[in-house]
Amino acid sequence: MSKEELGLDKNANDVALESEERRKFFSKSALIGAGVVAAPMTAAMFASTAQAQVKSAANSPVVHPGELDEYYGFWSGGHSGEVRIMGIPSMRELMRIPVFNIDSATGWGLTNESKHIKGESAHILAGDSHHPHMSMTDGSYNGKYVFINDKANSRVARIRCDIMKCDKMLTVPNVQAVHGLRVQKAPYTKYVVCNGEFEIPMNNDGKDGMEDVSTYRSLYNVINAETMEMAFQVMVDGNLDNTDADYDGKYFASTCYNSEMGMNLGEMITSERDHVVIFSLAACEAALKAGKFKTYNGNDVPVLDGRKGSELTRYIPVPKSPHGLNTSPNGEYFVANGKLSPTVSIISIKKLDDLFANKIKPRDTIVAEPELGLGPLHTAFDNKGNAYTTLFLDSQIAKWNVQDAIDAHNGKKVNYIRQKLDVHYQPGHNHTSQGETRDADGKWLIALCKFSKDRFLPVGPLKPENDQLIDISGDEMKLVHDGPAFAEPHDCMMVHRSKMKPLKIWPRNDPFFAPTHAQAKKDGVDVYTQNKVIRDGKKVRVYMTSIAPTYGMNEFKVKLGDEVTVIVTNLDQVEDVTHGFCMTNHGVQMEVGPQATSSITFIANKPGVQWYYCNWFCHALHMEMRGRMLVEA
Ligand code: K7E
Ligand code: CUA
Repeated sequence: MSKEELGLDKNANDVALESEERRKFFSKSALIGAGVVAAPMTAAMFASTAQAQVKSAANSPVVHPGELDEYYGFWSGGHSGEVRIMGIPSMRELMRIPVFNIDSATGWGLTNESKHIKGESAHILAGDSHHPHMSMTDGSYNGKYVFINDKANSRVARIRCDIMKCDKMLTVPNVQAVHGLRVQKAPYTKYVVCNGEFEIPMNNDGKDGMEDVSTYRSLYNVINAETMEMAFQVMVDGNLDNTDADYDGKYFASTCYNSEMGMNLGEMITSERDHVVIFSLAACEAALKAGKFKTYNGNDVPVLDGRKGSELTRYIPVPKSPHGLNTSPNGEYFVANGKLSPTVSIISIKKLDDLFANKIKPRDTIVAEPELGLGPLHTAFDNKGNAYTTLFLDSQIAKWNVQDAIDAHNGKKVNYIRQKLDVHYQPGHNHTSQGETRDADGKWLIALCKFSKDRFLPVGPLKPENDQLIDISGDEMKLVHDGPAFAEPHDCMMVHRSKMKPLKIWPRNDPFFAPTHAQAKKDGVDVYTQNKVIRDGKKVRVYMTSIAPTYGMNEFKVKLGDEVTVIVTNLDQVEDVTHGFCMTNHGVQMEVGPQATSSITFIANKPGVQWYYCNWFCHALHMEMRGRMLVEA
């Protein structure tokens, strides 16, 4: 993004003027009272916030037409299987990134390029995405990748943030249902970590062990972020839920519910305590190096033994079925959210060295267990030492002060609860702007509410969820926007736009379509200059170019029953001129971005004239952008 677009091109004078305007506005709003609707901030005003040095400023969610948002939000699409890009604070949906689903607009799941990326799971057309998290360098977002899990099919995918497309997908072996996912925060994201949730027999081959529940295990999964291959797995006691990392590159932590290893609800919630598992990365890497691992199910992924008593892990008992696990941005604490307990457990990360050295007991790492309300699920943080915890059952966000909670735990008479704000309704995750990085800035909080009930016009029995935007820049949380959302934004993250550098036009040699270009080379076709039909037995490859408003080929001939691959290369170099290719009556549709190559394969199973057309609006003569496939009987 250019300086201009970011509003950074203003000279000092402009900034000073705007600051002056802002001061006037703030004093005025102070007079009217706290509940006023704030005047819109321009992009330049956002950029000049530091210079303006106005502290108790109310944020404004208003982003005027033509103005840009300050943050990119990455939203999980839950059981829609996709990821969405939101503009924050406007809450405008900017883009959808199909990942585990199929998508007829872009051809994701239909094109050869996307099938190649989906690999062995290309035949799976559904997914359940939960936790989108961006790669980091030294505890700050680096704008490179967003990782996302598929609980439904035990997969992890990576989105490349320059093109905003999924570029890698991995099915995690030896586990069922990959749930919590986070990244190593420091020194850089070498590993993506995620939890295997449902416990299964280690060799799950249906031969034996199915009846004996005591043999079931769940694994912690460590993935190499750059290659997107499994690095190793760690076997644990109990099953795992959510996870997060410290800011030193030493420890990961996961919550565990069902330490009982129950197979039904009653059995799963009998214990008063479950636990948080702490993983020592150094100990795991040393065990790996020393060859202290086993393999299962006929694959070669090393599985380390991190069950109770192991040197790789420590188990910290916490009250009942904890769910979210969140690291405070100052790197001091892991917070485990109680779910069935009205408390959260604050674990001191500083004390973990002593815990691993067996100098202290597991419970000695707990520095406070503040009571917040009913159903605490997830916690987010600002840059002023406050935490924000969703209370699912109370339909509230509890704002509380971390140090005060610790002081209260140590006997001091202090009220650590700052405010409780009603949200609508039943929030799962919440997220603060950059709050899972060192750059937590205390500006915005999102509450991802599972139910919207009466908040929107009724749209039938299936209702949207409600993503609520809350201003946390002042002393009080203020709800400023209701955002209906389709299934099911479990989690999100917000990154400042200064960290992002998306491309405007595809690089001609992009790895995304490298396999297609390699095939073209074998066929002796230069996809940028040639339009050509290559017959290879019953396989026909049709190479065509596109420049608005025409394809390089107005017609091509094949025989009934041929396997036809159409490869379109978009020669337009104009930003935003995307073409498409759709073969009518064949379920064939795809996007071809500027300078990109896309390909799709189908059987020519209908004789006669079959029209193809461009399905992405590209030109005044877009309707005329079409041609004929002549299928000889
Ligand atoms: Cu709480 Cu999958 Cu993070 Cu849903 S998870 S809420
Ligand atoms: Cu090309 Cu529409």
